[in-house]
Amino acid sequence: MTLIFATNNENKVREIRQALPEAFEIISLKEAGILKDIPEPFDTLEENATEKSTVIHKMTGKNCFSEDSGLMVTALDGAPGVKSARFADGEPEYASNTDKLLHLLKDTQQRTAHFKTVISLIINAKELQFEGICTGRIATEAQGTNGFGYDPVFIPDGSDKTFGQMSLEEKQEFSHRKKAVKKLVVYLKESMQV
Ligand code: ITT
Ligand code: NA
Repeated sequence: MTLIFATNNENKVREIRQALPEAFEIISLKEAGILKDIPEPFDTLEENATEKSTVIHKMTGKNCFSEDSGLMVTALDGAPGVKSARFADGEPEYASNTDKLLHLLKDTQQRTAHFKTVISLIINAKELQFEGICTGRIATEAQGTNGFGYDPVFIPDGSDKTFGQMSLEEKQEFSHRKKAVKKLVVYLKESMQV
């Protein structure tokens, strides 16, 4: 089965493609020739995920899914959370989102955090959501260059390495995104009886 993936993030495309069994084909917005920056105006991952899939479903009339993800840091009361992609926007004193995060946490021992992904699937004009969570902690410095976003500063529970130090295959053993994709696949297999 083929689904449009309503995202402009090529790293998400790569990770989800790797996590899906062969029977599922995904087409990114770029591959579908859709140039669209979808706003994320809401305060929850759930609402933003729904917005992204709904916009693309209305545009194409096709089965599609989106995902909204964020990093919730305990010592920052859950920030950057839904604003993870835009955490350091408008603050030129920080070189990057991870730079800002490490700066805010530099004097704190409380480093627990979790990633969360919410997938919004629209199939036969009906919406369903699937979530995945990965608990862990924020490293004291960036390590590794693999992955994207906050990967160099996030150490999942059960590992001593950051996601940035892992191959994609290793990251998938812990990944919030992979956990959400697994639930999506269970649903699609059941509903398609494949
Ligand atoms: P789309 O909305 O087009 O899908 P985006 O990058 O804007 O792409 P989000 O709004 O969901 O995606 O923002 C999530 C941000 O959280 C993302 O840009 C990264 O900075 C961070 N993030 C999400 N998942 C991550 C992961 O697995 N590893 C590291 N950082 C991640
Ligand atoms: Na986004």
